[in-house]
Amino acid sequence: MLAESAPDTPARGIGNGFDLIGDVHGCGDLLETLLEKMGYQRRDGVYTHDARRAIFLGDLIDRGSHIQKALEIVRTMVDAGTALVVMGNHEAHALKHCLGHGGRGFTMPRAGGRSERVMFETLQQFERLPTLWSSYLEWFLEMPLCLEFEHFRVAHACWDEALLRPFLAEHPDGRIDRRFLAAASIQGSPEHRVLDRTTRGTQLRLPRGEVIHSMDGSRRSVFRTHFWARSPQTYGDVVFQPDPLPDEFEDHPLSDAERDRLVHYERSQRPLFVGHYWCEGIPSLPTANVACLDYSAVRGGRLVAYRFDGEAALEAGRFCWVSAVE
Ligand SMILES: [Mn+2]
Repeated sequence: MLAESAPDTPARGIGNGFDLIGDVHGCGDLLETLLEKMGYQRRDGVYTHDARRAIFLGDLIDRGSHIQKALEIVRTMVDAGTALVVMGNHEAHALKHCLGHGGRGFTMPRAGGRSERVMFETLQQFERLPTLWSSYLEWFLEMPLCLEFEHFRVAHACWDEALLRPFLAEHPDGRIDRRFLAAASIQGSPEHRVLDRTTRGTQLRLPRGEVIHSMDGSRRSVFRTHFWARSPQTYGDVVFQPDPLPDEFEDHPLSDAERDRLVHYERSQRPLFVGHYWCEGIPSLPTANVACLDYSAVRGGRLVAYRFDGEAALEAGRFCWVSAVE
């Protein structure tokens, strides 16, 4: 357990332990089951634990059928101080869609790409509750992009020290505002780089216009990459996503320019918790100081938590999960 005086110790006597919870994506029922499994009890309408707090890794919304329920559970916990939350790329997308570009507010998107379809389905769940949706948008804007404690860090997809250190110097609470959001809609702006890198991580583009045929039926020309390989040599050393690369690209050498675009989170840094990457199977640790907690709950996988008590080396035995399909 952490020392009483450690800055990680939450205020209000709630306790020392943190339960980090991966992408909920509207799986409100599954979230209740997970919280109850970990000993959280509903008191006055708020899930509370006598000795621990929850930290949600973002992507509460989109895709699942119980988005309102998921949002209500998490917001009541955050308001009561029994949980913290960081912004995911899906909250960032909702903010850009509904508040960015002059604030179009509650508008149904025109038929568009994958993310527009997903957003449309979320807005349909709030079709009769535009005021409630607006209040959640305001709440999304309050979510910090990252959290940093003495013994650990939290971000939805990636901790890029070179981008986050100056950002945190200007935004000590990790939060953005409407001005930042508007600036982040401009590709390549400093604000775009911070928001995009932290909530979506790094990606590389396949050469020669090659595409990956994704499980969800779409075709992608880019692939998601991780940030814990010490000296990656090939695409296969850094790919981190459910869809495998076409065989011929596993051993494709990384160019210097590609390697420069990647991020490296040093093994000596404090533990980092992320979601985002649609992992599958039994939760495991890719490295001793990084845990990904997104195990595709909304695609029939697992909703996963890590029960952290200040350990410097993460332990696979501390994962806790509920399966979407028993
Ligand atoms: Mn996600």
